[in-house]
Amino acid sequence: MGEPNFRPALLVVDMQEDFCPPSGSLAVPDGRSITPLINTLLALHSIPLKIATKDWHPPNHISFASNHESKQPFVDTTTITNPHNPAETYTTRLWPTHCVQSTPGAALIPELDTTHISHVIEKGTDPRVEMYSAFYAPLSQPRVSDSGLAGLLREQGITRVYVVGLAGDYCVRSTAEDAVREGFEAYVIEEGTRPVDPGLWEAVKREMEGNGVRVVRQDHRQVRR
Ligand code: VGL
Ligand code: ZN
Repeated sequence: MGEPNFRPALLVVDMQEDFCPPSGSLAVPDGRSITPLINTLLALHSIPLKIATKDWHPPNHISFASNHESKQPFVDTTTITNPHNPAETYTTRLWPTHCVQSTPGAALIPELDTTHISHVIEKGTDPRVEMYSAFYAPLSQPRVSDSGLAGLLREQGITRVYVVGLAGDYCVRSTAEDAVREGFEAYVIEEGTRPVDPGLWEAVKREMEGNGVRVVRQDHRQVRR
């Protein structure tokens, strides 16, 4: 079966100091260890477009527990309202302060080979909404905080995205699911990501697949042989 217009992109999500051990404020277990595989993917000539994203929050961002009275990071949640439509709300987990714009914790980790990355998308810049996806906030009427990523991918003729980076159960997941929503094929490469909550990862993978995302292993050929 031919796919005459097949054209993939690689999305490298949030490979930032604050998501990496040893000192990141929201360090994802083992998060830094995925960098060599991501660098291998970044070097592939068969992928013509490589995009990195950065979680890029203002200091007053609604997802920081410290911006709410007596709320605990990781444990407590808050309710977010669509600034344009008070009827639309969602509940979201609160986090330690992380990836504050222009701070060292928001920097891409130096191990990441950025040579072939042509675009860096900053997301989570609107203090009023949480946004795991690199596309837009999980609100529909109208879209809030649209990064322009869908337009960029369409402009570039992209048909499929490979998603890697941090964290597997939050920003990688939401980005892949929104890519499907926007009409792209979306593949999460499992060795190229790590979750905040490893114990929930198997369930999260099944949910992603239920939403049309293909979760694949980079080593699948070797396994099948
Ligand atoms: C992320 C939690 C909060 C992520 C971002 O990049 O997965 N997780 N902000
Ligand atoms: Zn964040």
